[in-house]
Amino acid sequence: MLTRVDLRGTTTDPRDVLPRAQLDVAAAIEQIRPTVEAVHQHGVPAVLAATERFDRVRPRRLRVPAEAIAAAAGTLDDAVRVGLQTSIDRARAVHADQRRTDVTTQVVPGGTVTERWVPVSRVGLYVPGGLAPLLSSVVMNVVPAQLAGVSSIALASPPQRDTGLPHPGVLAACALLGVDEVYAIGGAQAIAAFAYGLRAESAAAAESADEPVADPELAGDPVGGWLLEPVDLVTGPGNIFVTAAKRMLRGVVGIDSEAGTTEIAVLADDTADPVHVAADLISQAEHDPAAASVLVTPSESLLAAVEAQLAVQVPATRHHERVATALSGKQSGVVLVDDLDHGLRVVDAYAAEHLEIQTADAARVASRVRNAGAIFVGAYSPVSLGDYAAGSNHVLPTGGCARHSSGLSVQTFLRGIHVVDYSQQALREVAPHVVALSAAEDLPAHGQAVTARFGGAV
Ligand code: HSO
Ligand code: ZN
Repeated sequence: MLTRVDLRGTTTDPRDVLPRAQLDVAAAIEQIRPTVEAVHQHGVPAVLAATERFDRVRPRRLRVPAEAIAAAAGTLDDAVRVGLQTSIDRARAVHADQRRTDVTTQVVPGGTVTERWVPVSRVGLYVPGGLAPLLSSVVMNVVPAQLAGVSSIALASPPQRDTGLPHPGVLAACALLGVDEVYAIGGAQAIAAFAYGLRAESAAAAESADEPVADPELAGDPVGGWLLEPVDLVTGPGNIFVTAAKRMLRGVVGIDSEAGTTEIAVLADDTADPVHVAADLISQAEHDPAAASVLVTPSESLLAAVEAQLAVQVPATRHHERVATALSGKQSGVVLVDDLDHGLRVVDAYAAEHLEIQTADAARVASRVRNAGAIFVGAYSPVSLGDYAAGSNHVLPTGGCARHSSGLSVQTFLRGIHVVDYSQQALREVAPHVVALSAAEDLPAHGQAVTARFGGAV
């Protein structure tokens, strides 16, 4: 089922041959551009048109009423509520330790630079609907934003066809986390609405007697004329169209790293249990027919055992069609390597969103990994633990972005502002250096801004 790439005995650069989805984000940008531009120009009517077209529903309200959020929390199954609370508690424990304290460096007597950590004021968190309602993604977006001290949190998730509301599990997770500004908007139109905002007056244009779209309260008293006030930063996972909208709108609005279609890589040797390895490859393939599951191993016998397990486990899994498509796609496969050192070079080149190390002395092997969104060590740390309840974040860089980016964290929602505070004496001492450097750059007015404070000379 898995495509084989045999790198044994070769010095081939793994980047050239690794299984990887060829996502054409540039082409997707061209597809979503009209939607994004229409939302920018026309606001609510454009969002509704896109929603009707892509989600096949026309929500009565874009802003989810408070009662609907509370009602969803009331219908939550007990086991799911306790699971969500566990997920929240553990994520809070880990993310609380990511908070930063301001640091002041005394550069010279009378001269200090303080790095002040300031949360982004307003964020838009995106939670996909798609093939699965990712209620756990609400936790992973909201917890770090709240711990960073973000004061204004808006969340968008696509409306369901029957209710015109986001999935009740998503709404219930919002209720548990105290998030009350929720929009029934998905896809590129959600990212555009976050970036440009939706003006209340645009809602009036879309309204008809039998289909009011603006929340009456909001329409009566919109914040500064906004039905949805623009945000400063958008975060969250999404499909290729969400990713495309984020890439297109970067700059208009802040964007986290690109968290696209799920990937798992497993580096395993003879000591790995093929039952576990197969189950883990299937677990992420379950997300999407385009999901990537990659096994990297020096062991032919493990490979054979994993393939035998896949033959048993895939047909038995609920979403077997989706899983089989993902596993047989060219984004998935097995890479045979000479040994674990070679395997480490391969997984570093791949820079997986999730990397499992199922080898002897797994912690030591894991410590040598340079590129991965998150690393899962040993037999008892499967990726799905991290998806829900390890305390780690599951919004992680995909498509090789782990080479340069991190997953969502408190840091994502903070900006470090340098506060420079020099005394007259401290400035006088450094003035000749500023003057020399400004002259070297042929920017003498820079130097003069300093010497002007000392009668034109230093
Ligand atoms: N594996 C996904 C997250 C997720 N899994 C949510 C299940 N629910 C991307 O890291
Ligand atoms: Zn998952």
